[in-house]
Amino acid sequence: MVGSITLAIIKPKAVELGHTGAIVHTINAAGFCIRGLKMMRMTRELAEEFYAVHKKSDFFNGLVEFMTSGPIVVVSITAENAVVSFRNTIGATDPKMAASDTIRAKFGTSMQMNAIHGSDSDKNAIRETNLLFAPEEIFDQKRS
Ligand code: IDP
Ligand code: MG
Repeated sequence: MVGSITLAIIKPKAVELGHTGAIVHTINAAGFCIRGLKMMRMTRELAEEFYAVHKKSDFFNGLVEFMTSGPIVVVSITAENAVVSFRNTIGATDPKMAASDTIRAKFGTSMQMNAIHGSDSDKNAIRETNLLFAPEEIFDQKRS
């Protein structure tokens, strides 16, 4: 593995709108290596655990509803300084506030449906990756 890891989730609305390919392309084009990728649907239990830090927020129930409403694409990625670098690539939480060349600005449709998730710390990147991927679904490769 080169550098550190982070976890991306292409959220249900972006998958439904057909943006999966463009977003995966953007991830690669921005210099990240993909070490795991799959389509899945979160159960309520998994979504509640994934977003446990937001349990007391007024947007928590809506967020869990939304994240379980359809298939998502989860991507485990690696890069130098992966967490910070990927947060810069996705942009601010609110797509309207995100810089114009970011994934959320291009593909997000609302604060809730902001196209993509990115881990906010190395610790959470590991926790989230372990929640969504089994060890045999991860493929670390040497860069050629
Ligand atoms: P982040 O995804 O940029 O780290 P967080 O504050 O961790 O933002 O919130 C997690 C997710 O919850 C956001 O990506 C978004 O989908 C949703 N969310 C955050 N704030 C709001 C809000 O005020 N209204 C509706 N949904 C929200
Ligand atoms: Mg967050």
